[in-house]
Parts: sequence; C-alpha cells; structure tokens
Amino acid sequence: MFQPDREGMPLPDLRALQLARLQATAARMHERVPAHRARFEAVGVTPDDLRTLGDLARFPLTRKSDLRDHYPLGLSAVPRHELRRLHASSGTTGKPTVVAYDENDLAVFAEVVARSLYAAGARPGMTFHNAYGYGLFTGGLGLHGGAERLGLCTVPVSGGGTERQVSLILDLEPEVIACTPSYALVLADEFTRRGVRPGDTSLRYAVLGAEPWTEKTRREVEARLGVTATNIYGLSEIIGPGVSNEDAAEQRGSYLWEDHFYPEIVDPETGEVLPDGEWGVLVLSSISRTALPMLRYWTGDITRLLPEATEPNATGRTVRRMDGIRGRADDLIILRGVNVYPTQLEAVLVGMGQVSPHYHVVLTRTGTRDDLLLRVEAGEETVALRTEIERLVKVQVGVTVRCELCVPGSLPRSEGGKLRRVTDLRGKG
Ligand code: DLL
Repeated sequence: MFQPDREGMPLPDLRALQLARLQATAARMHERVPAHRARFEAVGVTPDDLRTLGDLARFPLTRKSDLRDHYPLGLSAVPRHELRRLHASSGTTGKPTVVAYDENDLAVFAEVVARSLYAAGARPGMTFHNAYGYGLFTGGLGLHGGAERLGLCTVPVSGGGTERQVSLILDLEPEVIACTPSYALVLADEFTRRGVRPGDTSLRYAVLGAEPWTEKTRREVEARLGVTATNIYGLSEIIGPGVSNEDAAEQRGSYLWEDHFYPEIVDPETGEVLPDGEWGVLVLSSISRTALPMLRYWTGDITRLLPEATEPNATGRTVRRMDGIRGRADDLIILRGVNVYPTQLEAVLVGMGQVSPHYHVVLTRTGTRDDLLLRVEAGEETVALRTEIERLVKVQVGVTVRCELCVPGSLPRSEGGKLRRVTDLRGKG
C-alpha cells in the first residue's frame, strides 16, 4: 500500500471519517455555493439533516446538467484566485463541463493517483510511459501528478504517434505504461509489426481505463504486451483518474479510495440506494475536495460494490472494491427489447482467434425495426466465420445481429483517447 493508515483504516474509523467529511462538504456547499443551497432547499434538506451515512440518500442527486447549467464555474466553492487548474470534458453536445481544482484538490488528486499506481504494481524509481492525453482531459496530467507523488520517472508522451511511442518504449525502457485499453491494443499491433515479442520489452505493468473493457481484452493485452494489466477508473467531475484501481496481485475489483470518495449504488429507474453486491448506477460524493465539492454525483456508470471485508484482506486494505464498469446507463443499446452493452459484444469477439480485437457497431432503423451491424476485422472473408459470429452473439448475448467482416486495419482505431464504439444512424434519414 502507498498509504497503509488510510487504505487499511479500521472500518469504524473509516465510516466516522466519511461522515465527518460528508457533513463538512454539505456545509461548505450550502454556505458557499448558492446553486447548491437552492438545490438542497428544493427538496427540503439542510446540512444538519446529515446525521448518519444513511441520511445522505435524502440529498438530491447531482448530474452533468447541473454543471452545464452553471457553466463555467458556477459550482465552484472558492474565489477565482484560489484556483490552480481547470480541466474540461468535451460533451457530445453543447458546452464542455469545466472542473476546477485548488491547491488542496491537486494534492488529493496526486495522492489518489499515487495509491492507484502503487496498487497497479508501480514502485518508486520505476520509469512510467504515460500515453494518456495531456491537455484539458484529466488523464494525462492526472496520472502525471500521481506518478511524481509516488516517485516514478515519467515520460509524458501523451496520446497518438504510435510508431514513436513504440520506439520510446524500446529506448527508454519503462516498466509501467498507462493508456486506454483500446490504445494498448494499437501499441501491441505495432510491436507485432516490428517483430518484438511480448516479454522482450521492459514493460511489466499496464494501467488501463477511461473506457469500458472486458476481461478478455485484459488477457489479450497482457499476452501481447507481456504485462500485468489493472483497471483504473475515474471521472473529471469527481477528480479525474484515480477514484479506484485494482491491485495487480489480485485483479479482482478496483479499490475505491473511500476516505476521499463516498460511493453509493442506486437503481437506475427509481434512484433507490441498493445494498453492496447489487448492480446499479455508481453515485459518488467527493468528500475532501474544496474547489469543486460534489454530493451524490450520478456517474451513469453501471457497476456494483463488492461487500466490505470484515477484516483487512490479503492486500491489507479495508476500503471497498468496485467491479468493472459494465457500461454506461446511456450506452445501453435496446435492440428490439433486449438490453445490449458494447462490452458484451467485445466479450464474444476478443480471443476468438480468426478476428482482430477491433470492432465497431452501427445501429440502423428500417421502418420501426432497429438493426445492429457488427463490423469485425478478419483476414479472410468467409461466410462460415460470419455466421459463426452471428451465432455466438445470439447464444451469448441473446440478440440477432448482422456481422460484416472487414479488411484488417480498416476499422477506427484509438489514437490515444477514448474510442467511440457505436455509430447510431437511427432516426437519421
Ligand atoms: O476518463 C478519467 C480517466 C482518465 C480515468 C484516465 C481513467 C484513466 P472523463 O473523461 O470525465 O474522465 O470520463 C469519465 O469515463 O464516467 C466512465 O464512463 C468512463 N471510464 C473511466 N474509467 C473507466 C474504466 C476520465 N476504468 C467516464 N472503465 C466515466 C470503464 C471508464 N469506464
């Protein structure tokens, strides 16, 4: 552990700390941010109503639209001159969401990312190839700050320029790499093209996240890059990367840094808080942030919390773990009544052998009928292979889709950032 006294805090102490921090956060928002005060008043709560952790459920959920409605900095709780950094996430429509950090927030950010990198296998003195985008996106600079806090030597490559990335890895010999899982596969293709075998490079650990991915993709990346890969999760509105990370020795759920972020899982339809172990939407409160405190932020990400350990587990941690993200509530494709997440299709394809792990989904509508076209790269165009993929999807996912085999290299690739897996043409002509 990077911070054993925090990551392995006795549970009664952790719960007491969370409550105290939640109360302070609610009070701060009420006092300093008129928009939050109005939101509390609208449902008839005041910070004094927060007497137990369970009382949090009485507070309103916060959504991305709340940040947009108060663009750019209307939800900030400190005067402008105390801010030290802004990041922004590009929305698909309209204005971006701006998130603000003061000095305290940047220290929290570095601390949780340092813990995450440590859990992922990184140790002080290692070299770190950081292929997350630097800029308004929180990935690049977020991982950078945490790597410096941990004591890594960071190579700030940012995204893109795959050939140069591979040369830098071969020349600078990093042990640790961070990028999106889809980009890890692109880098693996370039290693293969150059005839570099897994295990022949210095890489030992990969820290992958920022988009949904599957267990099969993990195995594929591990085999092709010769690394142990762990899942890093986070979002700009709460901090950026580093809300949670798996432990490299376990790879079973991501430790959520609960002394800074308080998690709830809620029913996507009713908003009711669900017990540990049940799947629902992850709702997070940032309980130690000062510039942009956030209560009950609706992440839209579908996951579950693994039940709390009654005693420290083999890693020594007591904070709860969250499962991988199954999908986003808004990525859900409802195809003729059947719920499908792109990751379910990925789970069918990756590791099949005859096809590459790159895929793309196109949704179309004819009259009232929706169709899903699954585009997959294969060396040979054979009817048998296409039919086999369609059959596997039917059996494993429960929907009828049409498969199209494409020339290897023809489907969209990650250029370092998040990859869009779905093109939705329904309702467009
Ligand atoms: O993607 C922060 C980040 C950077 C996380 C680098 C990990 C590594 P945003 O751009 O605000 O922030 O996007 C947040 O990305 O709500 C999820 O839907 C998705 N996401 C992030 N990490 C994961 C993950 C960054 N490990 C949104 N698995 C989140 C699945 C993820 N989805």
